[in-house]
Amino acid sequence: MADNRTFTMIKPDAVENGHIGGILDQITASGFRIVAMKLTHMTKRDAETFYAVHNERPFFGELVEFMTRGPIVAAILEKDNAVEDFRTLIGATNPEDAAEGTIRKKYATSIGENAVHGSDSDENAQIEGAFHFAGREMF
Ligand code: FUP
Repeated sequence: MADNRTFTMIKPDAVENGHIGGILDQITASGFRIVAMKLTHMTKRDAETFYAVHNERPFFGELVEFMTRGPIVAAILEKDNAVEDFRTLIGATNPEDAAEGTIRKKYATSIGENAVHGSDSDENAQIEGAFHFAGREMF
């Protein structure tokens, strides 16, 4: 995947609370183009694989349980400087620390249930996008 792309998930809490539309509106209004998108439900194995980097952390079990609780929206987004600009748009991991107006400030309820994911590097954006989408699903 090109360096101007990032990967996001609208997490189960935000889907349950009816925020898909509001979050996608803020993302597209901020200049991101949707390259790929789907509503999907991660299996336990999917979540354990996706978050394997955190598998020694104390919150790993809760994270897997949360991410498999219900459907998510997975998407690949395109914009100049996509990874960094999207991290700015979503705000800090803990919504208490997130800047005013950011997606997590508006929609997240806690550090564990924080509404959205955003890739932290071009390399991870590529890996995460390929985890969820086949090449023919990217436009
Ligand atoms: P981020 O890159 O902002 O999504 O944050 P991390 O990669 O550090 O964490 C990934 C996910 O693990 C977070 F979205 C939520 C969960 N997490 C916790 O539940 N507790 C923590 O202390 C840190 C992360």
